[in-house]
Amino acid sequence: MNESTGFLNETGVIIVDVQADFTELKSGSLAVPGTDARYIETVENATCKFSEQGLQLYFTQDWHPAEHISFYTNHPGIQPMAAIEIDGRSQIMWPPHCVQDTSGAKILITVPQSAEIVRKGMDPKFDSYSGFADDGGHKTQLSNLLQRDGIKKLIIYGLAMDYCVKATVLDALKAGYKVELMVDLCRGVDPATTTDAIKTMEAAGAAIVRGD
Ligand code: VGL
Ligand code: ZN
Repeated sequence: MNESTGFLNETGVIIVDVQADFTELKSGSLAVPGTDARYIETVENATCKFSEQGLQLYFTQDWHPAEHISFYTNHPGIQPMAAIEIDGRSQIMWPPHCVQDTSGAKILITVPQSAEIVRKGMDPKFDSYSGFADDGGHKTQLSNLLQRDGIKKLIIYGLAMDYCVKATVLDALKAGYKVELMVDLCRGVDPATTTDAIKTMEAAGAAIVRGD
């Protein structure tokens, strides 16, 4: 299919971290408000449509070891959601989530055989909101895959809008991709940071698209 559509298909789709632990539907440990069955169904349908149009899909998957630096439980005496300074970076102390090979890490959207899964956050020392690279600057496979596929424009959506979606959108723009952010296919952890994230992504050059 990719060959027959050739250069018409310079658009890729990044589905960010639509995983059990980030959803209310699965009573996830870091459930993002508004991630009910209806939300997942909407994302499933939109993603299926994009795939049927012949667009290449890239799923990111938060994939942490149990000893990950972002888990408050690995920092004795620290409360969940506190922001602490580590090596000059601000690190939010999240509840343990998306631990490798657990049900909480499962992607809840159907992943077609032709799609790619890009895992991130495997280094216990660095958090990795962006699908492109972690806080230590170590790149994932994503850039290579997009280059391999000749992608120029990206449609991006998923969880959470104020963290991993935002970081992925900003890195995509920095790398020179045109970006469409599908706002209605995203949910944020917190209303204030979510509003702020949309403004930041728009100011950086993302097209903000409503509807699904
Ligand atoms: C995320 C917090 C911690 C996300 C991942 O997918 O937005 N947020 N890890
Ligand atoms: Zn994480």
